[in-house]
Amino acid sequence: MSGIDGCLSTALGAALTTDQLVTLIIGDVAFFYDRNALWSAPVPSNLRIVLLNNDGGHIFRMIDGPSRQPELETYFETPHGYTARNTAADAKIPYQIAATHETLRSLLPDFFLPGKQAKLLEIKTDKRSNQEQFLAYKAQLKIYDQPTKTIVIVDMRQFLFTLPVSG
Ligand SMILES: Cc1ncc(C[n+]2csc(CCOP(=O)(O)OP(=O)(O)O)c2C)c(N)n1
Repeated sequence: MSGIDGCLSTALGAALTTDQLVTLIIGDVAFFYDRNALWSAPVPSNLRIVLLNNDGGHIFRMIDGPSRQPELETYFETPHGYTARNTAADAKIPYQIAATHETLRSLLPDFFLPGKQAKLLEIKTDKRSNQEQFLAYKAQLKIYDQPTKTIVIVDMRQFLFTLPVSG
């Protein structure tokens, strides 16, 4: 989705329409902006939330105009210092946090197993190296141009392992 409005609500609604696992990969600002979506009870058990927490809206660090503004950090990125621990507790869904690659590797297999509850996995990433990693990731994408559309093939699990997790 583009923008931060209603991303969590949309994923939750999508999970209600299917028995398959629905995985939402979401930034921290988008997540906290829409955390009341988890007020819905019960949160569907097939929902998996992967929260990429780089402590702010760091898309703006990757956009030419905002990245050159002296107000970048305070007014564009808006660092907050939050984790989703309390939000997950309020919603009564299991919560885990990974701050190293080793932890992430050990948590992912169970995270994607079906279960009786939704799950939230928070990954702490470092904003300073996010831009560099993002560009490297984009270079790995296989893009096939077709006459009417562009298909982008993304291996999300590989992407998760290339994230600059902060220790
Ligand atoms: C309602 C609304 N307000 C503001 C914006 C502008 N906006 C676009 S992306 C973004 C920050 C997203 O941050 P995050 O979800 O943490 O992802 P990151 O940029 O770190 O990958 C903001 C505030 C928006 N799209 N919608």
